[in-house]
Amino acid sequence: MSEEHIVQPKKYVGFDTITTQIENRLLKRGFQFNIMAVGRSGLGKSTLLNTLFSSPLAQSHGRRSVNEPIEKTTEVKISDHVLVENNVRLNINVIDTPGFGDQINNEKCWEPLVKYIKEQHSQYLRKELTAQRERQIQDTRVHCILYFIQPNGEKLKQLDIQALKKLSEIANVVPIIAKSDSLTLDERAEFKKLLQNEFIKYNFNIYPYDSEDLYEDERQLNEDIKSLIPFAIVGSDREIQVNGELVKGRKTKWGAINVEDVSQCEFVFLRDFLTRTHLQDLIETTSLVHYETFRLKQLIALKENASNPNRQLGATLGSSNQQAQVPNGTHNTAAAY
Ligand SMILES: Nc1nc2c(ncn2[C@@H]2O[C@H](COP(=O)(O)OP(=O)(O)OP(=O)(O)O)[C@@H](O)[C@H]2O)c(=O)[nH]1
Ligand SMILES: [Mg+2]
Repeated sequence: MSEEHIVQPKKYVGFDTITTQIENRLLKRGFQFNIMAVGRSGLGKSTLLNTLFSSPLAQSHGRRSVNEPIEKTTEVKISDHVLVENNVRLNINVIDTPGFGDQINNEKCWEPLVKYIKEQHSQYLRKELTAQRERQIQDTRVHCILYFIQPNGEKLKQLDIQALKKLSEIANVVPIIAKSDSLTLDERAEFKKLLQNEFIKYNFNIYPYDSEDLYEDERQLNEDIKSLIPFAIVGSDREIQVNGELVKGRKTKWGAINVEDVSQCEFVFLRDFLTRTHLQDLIETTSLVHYETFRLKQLIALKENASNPNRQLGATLGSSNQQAQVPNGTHNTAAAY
């Protein structure tokens, strides 16, 4: 092994500007963040997405009355937005999922969501594998799933257990207690504890994950965040007067709630976590953990398949409806995780 010599140049050379050069290039390119909101109808998914980014991002809604027909499956509604803050361009893809848990039989209502997430991984892999691949592959992979739990103080329902299990295996899932203004602070703390125990009991892979390469302060931050999850939030895209000031809030029978007041709800903690401390990590973890797992399994399956032409990819992956092809769509990816 060669010895490392640390040399201080005799005069200023200028390579310390590399960080600015990288920054300039990144600023020009902009950033892509894809966020999905999942939870039963009416839990405030669209409202929270709008509150989070202080912009009207999601309008989609499920059924407004009992007379409206029930959709046959969970819908996946995608809307694209560009937010600009101090020269930084953030392309946000908001994936709203009206209809989740709305059916008479909600068994497997998470399947369209799992299919959508895998499809994005599959598309990315196909683009990566083409001989003349794009320099900058458009990233549609889901970086974060906000999972809305109803504020009923009860243990998780079968639907939530199944959905949380499936989704947290393939994406960064952040559970939240929806509409927490319907709970007192004591009820909220008790419910949070109960849900944290449920997450441990069912062994969900909740984001953020432990990693070897974290510094001590990052590890501590993650521990603090883990103790807050599921965040008890209140959402509102309307402004109300509180102490003579116009703030995003809700009027309840107990008084006015300012969603940004940390003594009333944990919205600010969630927003700081998603935008100020973990935005880059959510994007990176999607690529380095979730996509990588998908990619590895796909490529191993393809290799095995190529070396044994009589064998179907489906057989390789232990599923009957798989096809032996270069990844294309979801058909041959369903068993990839
Ligand atoms: N009390 C309370 N009401 C809320 C909160 N967030 C949203 N709401 C209200 O709940 C209703 C439904 O909110 P949406 O944001 O449309 O809910 P959704 O989950 O997107 O509903 P679907 O799209 O129909 O599945 C609206 O009247 C909102 O104003 C909250 O934190 N607390
Ligand atoms: Mg909605």
